[in-house]
Amino acid sequence: MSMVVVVAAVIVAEGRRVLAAQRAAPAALAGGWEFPGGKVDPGESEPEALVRECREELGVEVAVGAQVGGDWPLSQGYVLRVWLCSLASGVPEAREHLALRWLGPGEYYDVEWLGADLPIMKTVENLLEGD
Ligand code: 9L3
Ligand code: MG
Repeated sequence: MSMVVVVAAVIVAEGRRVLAAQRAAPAALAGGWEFPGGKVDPGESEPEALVRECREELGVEVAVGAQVGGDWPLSQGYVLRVWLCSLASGVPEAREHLALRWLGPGEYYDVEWLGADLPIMKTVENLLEGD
């Protein structure tokens, strides 16, 4: 069985702020918060998918940095891979999400993260603390 790879961007801005996005769909996930991203298309590399998804979902260009961990568990048949990113141009807008929030230290758990994304936030918090 081949796994569907989903990529997500932890966009980090000055002040160790990270961008959280509130899902609009599907119903089971709507209202939950995630790191933006989506499925890798056939023939596309994972970093390419990350750049495309940030363009489509947020209207921004990102520069892809270091990968965060390896394969993060998602629902069956899906795997999540995550990269730190920085904003190269544009201001993020919620084109496909209900809302966006920049979360600084002390605010990282102020949103209701999806089950898949909460452990990623914990790992990112540790990474950014070490900066
Ligand atoms: N997903 C979970 N956390 C994330 C992302 C980007 C995606 N940070 C899950 C939600 C969907 C699936 O992966 O079930 C595919 O994502 P999308 O293509 O609907 O954004
Ligand atoms: Mg998406």
